[in-house]
Amino acid sequence: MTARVQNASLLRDGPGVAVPAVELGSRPGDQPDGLQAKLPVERLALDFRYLTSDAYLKLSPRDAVRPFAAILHGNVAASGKGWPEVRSRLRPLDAPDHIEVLVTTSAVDHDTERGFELAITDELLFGACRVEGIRGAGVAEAAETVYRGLLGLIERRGYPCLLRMWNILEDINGQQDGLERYRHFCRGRHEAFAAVQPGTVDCPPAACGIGAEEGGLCVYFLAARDPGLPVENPRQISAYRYPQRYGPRSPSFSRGLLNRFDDGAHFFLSGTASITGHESRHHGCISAQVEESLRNVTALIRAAQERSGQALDLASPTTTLRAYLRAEDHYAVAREIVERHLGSKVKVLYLRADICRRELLFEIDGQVFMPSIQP
Ligand code: 3EB
Repeated sequence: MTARVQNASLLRDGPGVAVPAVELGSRPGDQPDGLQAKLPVERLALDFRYLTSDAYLKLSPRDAVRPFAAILHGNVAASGKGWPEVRSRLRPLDAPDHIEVLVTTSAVDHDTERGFELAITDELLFGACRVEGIRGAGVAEAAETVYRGLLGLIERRGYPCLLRMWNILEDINGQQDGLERYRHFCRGRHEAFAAVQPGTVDCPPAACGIGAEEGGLCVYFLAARDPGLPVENPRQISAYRYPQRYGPRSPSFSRGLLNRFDDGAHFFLSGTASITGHESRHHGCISAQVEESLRNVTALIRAAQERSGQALDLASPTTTLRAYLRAEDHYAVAREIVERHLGSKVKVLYLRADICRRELLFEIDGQVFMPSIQP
C-alpha cells in the first residue's frame, strides 16, 4: 500500500475520539449554500462540489473551504477570482450550466508555466492546459507536447505523481491520416510517458478520455508528492494492455486510483463504459450499456476495497460522478437506471459528450470520497 495517512493526530484525539468539530463554512451568510461543509473536519485537502452559477459566483479565495480550481460546464460566466477555470465545452443535459469546484482548506498558490494554469497546495498540484488549432491534423503531436510539458512540470515542482488526468478532445471519433483522432491522442500521450516517466507506462494515473464538439485538446490533472494506489478491474483487461486493434499505442490510464490524505481517502474512478475484456458490449442499446458500465463500476470499487482495505461507499452523499451521453435523447433512460442503482443521494452531472469508441453511448467517471471523520 503506497498511499498514506499523514497527521492522523490532527483529526483524532485518542482512539476513536473526534477532536471538537469545527463546522467549516458554518458562519451565517459566509458561504453559499452549495459550499456549506457538512463534514466536521478541521482540514480538507481536497473535495469536489457541484454548484449552480449563482452559488459559484459568490465564492471567495478567503472562504474557509476555498476553491482551488473549477470546471465550467455549459454557458457560465468565469468568476475571474484567480483560481484556474476550465471550460469543458460539454453541455449539461439537465440544466443550462453546472460548475464543479475543487475545494480545500489548505493555502493555495496560483502560477502559470508552459501554457498550464496551476493551483498549488501543500498536498496537491492542479494544472490545466488547452491546445487549439488541431482540427485538421496534429493531435498526436499536441498530446505528446502537452504530456511532456506536464510531466516535466510536476517533477520540477515536487509533485511527480499523477493521480488523475482529464482529457477532452475535439472530434474524438474523427479520422486523421486514416487513424481515429483518439488513437492519435493515445499515441502522443504514450510517447510522452515512455520518454519522460517510463515507470508510469504500466502504472498510469486514473483518467477519462472524452470528446467535445470544439475546444481542441483540453487536459487537466491532479498530481501529488507521493503515489496513490492504481486499481484494475477484474472484468476488464487493463487499458494499457489493450490489443493493437484499438490503436498503435494503448490508452495510458488505470481503471481507478486510491489516494489518502489526512482528510480521508479519495478513490478516483476513471471513465468506465460498457466494455468487458477489451470488447465493447451491447452495441446500439443504451439501457444495457448503462447497466454494464455500472457493473464495471461496482466490480472496480470492490477490487479497490480488497486491494487497499479501505471501505468505499459508492452510494454516499460525498460521491461525485459525471455521466457522459453520446445522444441527448438517452438522458432520461440513463438517469433512471443510474438512480435505480446508486440511489438519489449520489451527485451525478449528466453531460453531452462523445465517447472514445464510436459504438459506446455512455461512460461514467468521478470520485468517491471517504472522509476520515464521518458526518
Ligand atoms: C475504455 O474503457 C473507455 O484514454 O484516458 C476511459 C477512460 C476511456 C480513460 C483515456 C479512455 C480513457 O477504454 C475509454
